[in-house]
Amino acid sequence: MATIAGADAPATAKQFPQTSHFVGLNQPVGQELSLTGLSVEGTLPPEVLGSFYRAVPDPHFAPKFDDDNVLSGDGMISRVSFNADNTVDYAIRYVRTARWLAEEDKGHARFGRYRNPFTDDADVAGIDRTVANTTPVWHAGRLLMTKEDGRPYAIDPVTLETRGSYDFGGKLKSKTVTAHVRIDAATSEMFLYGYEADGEASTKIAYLIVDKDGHLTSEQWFDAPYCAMMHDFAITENYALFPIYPTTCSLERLKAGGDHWVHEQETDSWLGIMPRYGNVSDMRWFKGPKGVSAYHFMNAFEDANGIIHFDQCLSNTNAFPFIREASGIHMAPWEVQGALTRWSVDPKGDATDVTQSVVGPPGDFPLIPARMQGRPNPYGWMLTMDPQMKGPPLAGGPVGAMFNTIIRLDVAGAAGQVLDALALPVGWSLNEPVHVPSNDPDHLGYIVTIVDHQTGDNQFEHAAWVLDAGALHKGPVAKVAIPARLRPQVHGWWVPQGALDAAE
Ligand code: V55
Ligand code: FE
Repeated sequence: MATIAGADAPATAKQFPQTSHFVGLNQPVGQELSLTGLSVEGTLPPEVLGSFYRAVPDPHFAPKFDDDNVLSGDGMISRVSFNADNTVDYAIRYVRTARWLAEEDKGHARFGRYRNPFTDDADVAGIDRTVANTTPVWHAGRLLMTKEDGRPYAIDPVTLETRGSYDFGGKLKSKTVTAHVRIDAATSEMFLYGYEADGEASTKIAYLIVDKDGHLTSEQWFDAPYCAMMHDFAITENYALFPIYPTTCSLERLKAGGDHWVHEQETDSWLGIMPRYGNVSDMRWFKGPKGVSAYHFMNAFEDANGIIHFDQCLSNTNAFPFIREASGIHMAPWEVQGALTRWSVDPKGDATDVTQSVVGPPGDFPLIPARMQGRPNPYGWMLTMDPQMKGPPLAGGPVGAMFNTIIRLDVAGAAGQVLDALALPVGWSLNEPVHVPSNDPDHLGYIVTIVDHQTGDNQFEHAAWVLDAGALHKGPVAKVAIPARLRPQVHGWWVPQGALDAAE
């Protein structure tokens, strides 16, 4: 299986714009591929046997508008299978979304700007325009490719074929489902939500609970303080947390062909908290600082006094350069500052504002063992930049710069502490890691990640690395070169072989 998208397109086919979203590591690959029996340097720990899924945006046609960005790229689902014979298989396929099929049918892009249906060709009106490119979510034996602007697509976990748009057996009312779900390891329930749940620029949020068998058992709607980009949320043992940062949408702007998102530096952020099995009418809104933004959260938990702590990769503005540009925010890269930031609130107290403290360095893609979800996590991992690095980071990914360092952080104390780190040299980058638990309760498990290495002008090599999660600095315990061009992933998910076998 190896097809090059657009191979049969006329020679006059539109070219990809030469912007940061489409060059270098971000150059579209457009190739479906299946490779088997790749050899591993080192020995795969038995725990990692299974599949590491990756969501990779990769536009299969040049965009209709030259100012398009990485977030609009057609979703590809990729699978790195770690086999019992110490080999690895690699496969990647497009998600056959309704949008992908409609564009494939005509041989060119028909959908317009990022999350603006008013810029689409008239004859695609009503066709689902999500690209399902953000997170491969595994729950209750089902693999879903998700993106926050639409409903998920169900994927065959073995063949990577697209089964179709997924609405939880007809039960789902929301038009959207987030790419960031939270699974409580103690109950195996999946908690999730959708924003702009009834259409563009809406303040309606759908809060969803899916039971351990995959049945959607609860869907409650509420209004956010304003229509905001709600990329991630959090749970604790007893609460659901809905953070709101002032990256906002306006229907008038969309209708005028404008940008979906504008970041408002002078608008308050909010943290909505409700009992996780309660009624949305019990939501309490706590005020946070103005103008801040976060995409990903390490965790939230309740301490012995019932105080909720919520750890976010928070920045002083929106991390996406294309959103800052649309907002008239002109900041140099070094003026964009952030930290792993803790907001603490007493859900039963009188205070109406969050209390803020810093628990870690700037970075993103925070990670904890699945069993700690919503419970105290004494430590966690995340990607960051090596402050000692003698050169620029690799350009690529949706934000435009790739991370080159993975750290393990102690976040049990008031101020976090870096416990371990692996910093890669100039020209190397790390994609979002996943955690694999160990069979040994005294061992911290393994980290699986894809590593990119620039080897020449517009030439890259890629490998899957397995790191000892408790000894990052030692480098990979096993690695496998993947002999293909890999575009940066957004999110990944690891599924143990036993869960895959049980689902078949
Ligand atoms: C993000 C990614 C998206 C998106 C919105 O990483 C936010 C953040 C890959 O798509 O549509
Ligand atoms: Fe994300």
